[in-house]
Amino acid sequence: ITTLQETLESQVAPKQASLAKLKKEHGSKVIGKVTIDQLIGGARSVKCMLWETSNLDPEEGIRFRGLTIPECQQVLPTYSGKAGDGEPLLESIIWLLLTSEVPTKEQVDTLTAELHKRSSILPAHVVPLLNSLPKDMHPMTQFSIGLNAAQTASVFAKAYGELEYFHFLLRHLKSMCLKFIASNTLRRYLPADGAPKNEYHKYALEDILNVFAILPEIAATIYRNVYFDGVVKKDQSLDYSGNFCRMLGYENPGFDELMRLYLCIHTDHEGGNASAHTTHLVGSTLSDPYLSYAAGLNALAGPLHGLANQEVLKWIQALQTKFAKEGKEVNAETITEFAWETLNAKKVIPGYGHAVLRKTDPRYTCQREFGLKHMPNDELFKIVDTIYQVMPGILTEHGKVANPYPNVDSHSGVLLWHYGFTQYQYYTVLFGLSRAVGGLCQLYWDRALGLPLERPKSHTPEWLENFAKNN
Ligand code: FAM
Repeated sequence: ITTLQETLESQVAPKQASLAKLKKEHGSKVIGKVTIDQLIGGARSVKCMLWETSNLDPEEGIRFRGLTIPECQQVLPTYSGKAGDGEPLLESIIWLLLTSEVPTKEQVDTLTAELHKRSSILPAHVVPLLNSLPKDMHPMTQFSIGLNAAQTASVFAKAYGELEYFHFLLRHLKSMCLKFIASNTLRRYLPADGAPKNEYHKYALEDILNVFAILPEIAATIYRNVYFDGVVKKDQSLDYSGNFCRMLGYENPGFDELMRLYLCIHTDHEGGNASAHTTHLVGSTLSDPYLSYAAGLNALAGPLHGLANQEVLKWIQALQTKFAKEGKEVNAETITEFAWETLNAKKVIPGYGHAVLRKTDPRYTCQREFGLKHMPNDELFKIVDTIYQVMPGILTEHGKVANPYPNVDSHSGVLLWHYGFTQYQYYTVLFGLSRAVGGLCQLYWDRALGLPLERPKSHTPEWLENFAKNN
């Protein structure tokens, strides 16, 4: 079997070469223009990032390394081992996003085993730190603290720091002779042995796999602490998602399948979304993968981004409470009434709209299909379906939104709820566990391709006014 590391190592040099060729031969070609609207309006559609792992089409939705979600469901290895028989394993998406290759079940199994093994790297101070946090601190804040605290295990930071120290010492030694002796002595004790910039990706990969491996325990500890007894039990005979479900305290194989689907579809959504972009930006300073993704988690914690999944559940509950009090049924008519109340109060309908998508999110559609297959008569599932029937019309009539259709967050909560996972304040942590995969697989390529510090140009309002006057 070819391992993940061997597969990647064989890809790095050719990719470096083809990027260098592209830059050399076509570097000066113009691929877009930027209007003042775009500069003020959150850089929508401005083409300014390289992103390997996925691409988002406004009409069609996401493709992971060229594959749509239904295609991934057809070709990627599942728990039973047969592609198409159940949901893809998260490990197979990790493999696909990192290498752009569809792995065999044997390859996926080696990755599962490797991640289980690496999970023991979680530093001993992290769980006690999480245990000390107040129960009413938002789970996303705790998740970010946990990952930041685990950064003491960063191989990348250590290698980089030691290299820096090595060069610092050499710089400050005056005589050539002493420099020569010190250099040879120090090299013996330094793991990186003066590794050049084009080796950073090797240390980054170590950290990235370690982060994937430790995140479930950080996430499960938070869940068990905030809502239960703080006890986290593992079952490493299972895959990554199945083991994570046991850690959370769930034993239902149906829930394991939902978790596999959930973790796969939230991984990546090209580069411009706030969590992925933040990870990429922070990583471009050569901050290590732990710190880079912790920053990504903080972006995900915003209500316009990942927190929308908890907001959807809150919105549905507020709707149910209101109409229960009034003795009315929740149906298309009452949902419409409640939606207009929300819009007239100048609030957003959570789970609807998107900065890029202009059609129903395929991540919504595949969750709907999961619901139709596994819980067609669930009360909340039916409410979400009724919302889907009326909301695009309401938002179109409202006239402001560019996309009146549902996004991924509109559906994820009700599926979790069906299996008894009702603690919606925690839902974004699941998103965060998954988004680590997209953000960090790309971060591997950022370092392998030697991408530089990201530093776009900003302008003052005065500059813009002047520019507008003269153009
Ligand atoms: N309900 C009410 N108003 C909305 C709306 C919604 N669902 N979506 C957009 N609008 C408003 C928006 O606030 C803006 O109003 P102003 O002109 O007053 O500022 C106007 O419509 C035009 O916005 P847009 O161009 O359609 O959307 P943006 O690209 O600016 O923003 C979102 C995209 C996702 C932030 C926005 O649609 C939104 O706030 N949706 C609700 C929150 C949500 O579901 N977020 C999750 C997105 C998800 F996919 C993810 O990141 N996980």
